[in-house]
Amino acid sequence: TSKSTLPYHTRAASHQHPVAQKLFRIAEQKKSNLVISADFSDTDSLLECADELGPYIAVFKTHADIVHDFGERTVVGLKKLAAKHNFLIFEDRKFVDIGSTVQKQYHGGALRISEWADIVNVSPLGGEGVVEALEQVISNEAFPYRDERAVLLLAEMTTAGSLATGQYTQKCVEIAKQRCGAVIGFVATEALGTSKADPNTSAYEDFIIFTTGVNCCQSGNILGQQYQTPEAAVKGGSDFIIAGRGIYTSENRVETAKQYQREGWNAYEARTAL
Ligand code: 5IU
Repeated sequence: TSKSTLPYHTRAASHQHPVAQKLFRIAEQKKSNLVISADFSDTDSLLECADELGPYIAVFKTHADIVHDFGERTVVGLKKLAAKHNFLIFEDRKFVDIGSTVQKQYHGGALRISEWADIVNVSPLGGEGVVEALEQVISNEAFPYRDERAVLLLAEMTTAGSLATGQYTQKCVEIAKQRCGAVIGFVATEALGTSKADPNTSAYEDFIIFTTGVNCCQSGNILGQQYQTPEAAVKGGSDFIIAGRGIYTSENRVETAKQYQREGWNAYEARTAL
């Protein structure tokens, strides 16, 4: 069996990481593998979107550095809405510096990311030290959100001419295997990592795949973004589909979000029924 064919509740029960367990349970409870990419430039729009679409999503993805008035109100608002609607928050910060700098960007700083983002992502372009740096912060005894924070590796990108391919992508998989205390999966367009139980530990290696570039009715735009439908993404190995403009620029974003949710969930059910 491949992990892609296992239902979320089975994966929740067997996963070693508490954030992955929580994510799978939310997906199952809400029947949603939808992530909204909320690229808004002010706090009011961001929070309004989270409140409106919250019931239909598993994860709310942010770019905090886009929000011109980001501050206490943003942090408190996001956390409150995450609790109200039962979703996780994913800050798509794409950490890519040296480990020591990334620790400061993650914990503290202007955006206080570690205080409110359940999930962040990192690119090990400069080697695995940066992943170790985040794991150090997350698993520190004194860190107040220990066991409530996790990391995705940026293994692939959806843009035309992406350099995140081949050897780089494979190296991400190797690093993830070494850093299971922090890493729960990848931002990628296909299932990555082995899907068999480890013969030594018999633990099921289960990396969760988050896929961007999801849009029901567009195939691309002028800045290189390349889209696929929710169904195609899930068929291709995606566990959580991420959609932004396809939803929030539509005429009725609630109805559109419901449609993406339904499509993503139907594709998941079809895949796990195999
Ligand atoms: N995003 C991508 N492609 C990637 C990665 C991240 O589009 O490979 I990694 C982000 C950028 C944006 C969102 O925040 O996902 C996609 O938004 P649209 O659905 O509006 O294109």
